[in-house]
Amino acid sequence: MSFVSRAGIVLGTAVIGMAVALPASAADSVTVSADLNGDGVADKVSVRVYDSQRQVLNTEVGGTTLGVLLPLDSHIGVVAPKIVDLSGDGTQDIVVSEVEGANTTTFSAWDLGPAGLRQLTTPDSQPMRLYDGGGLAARNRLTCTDDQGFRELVVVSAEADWNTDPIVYNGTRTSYRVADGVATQGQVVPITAQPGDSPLLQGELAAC
Ligand SMILES: [Ca+2]
Repeated sequence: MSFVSRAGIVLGTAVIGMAVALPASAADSVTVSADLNGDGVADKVSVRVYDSQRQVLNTEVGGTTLGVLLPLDSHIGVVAPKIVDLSGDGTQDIVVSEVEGANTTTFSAWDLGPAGLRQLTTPDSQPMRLYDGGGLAARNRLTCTDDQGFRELVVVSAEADWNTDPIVYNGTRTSYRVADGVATQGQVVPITAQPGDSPLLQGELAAC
């Protein structure tokens, strides 16, 4: 579900005042700034609890409000979206936390497309879910590199081999080029029997 309105039209009135049972410490709304259209003017990005299972991602760009409904982790409430540039095109993208697991957070990524808020997808139009965390059993990391002037989103995905002491990890470090809301897979670097402090297992989304 998505909706759009011009400024001045009250949007989502039914949301206001809706009682949703959240932990006392959980936020029901967070607002941050981002330049979603690359015009140098900061735009407003907010997430707000919609009901017990959904949150609203809202953006305000040049007087136009856009919104989409996303899954909500009701045990946590909303979490400040991470503002990044996954494609390297100079416009900023929004990475929203949808599920906060014990060790791993699941995100979706959004940008401002020609028709409104656009979810980052794979080339076959499936939503691209991004994972960060993993605890001891797995290593999920997100980061970006700038290779010969091209930004790449790098996804680290590895699992622990419990048969070794100390534990080592096996998996992949996969690069994606992001353009027009689509992440296209590029190089896949295998991760084989790497210790937890291996550079192959590191990465911060803040690099994007
Ligand atoms: Ca702007």
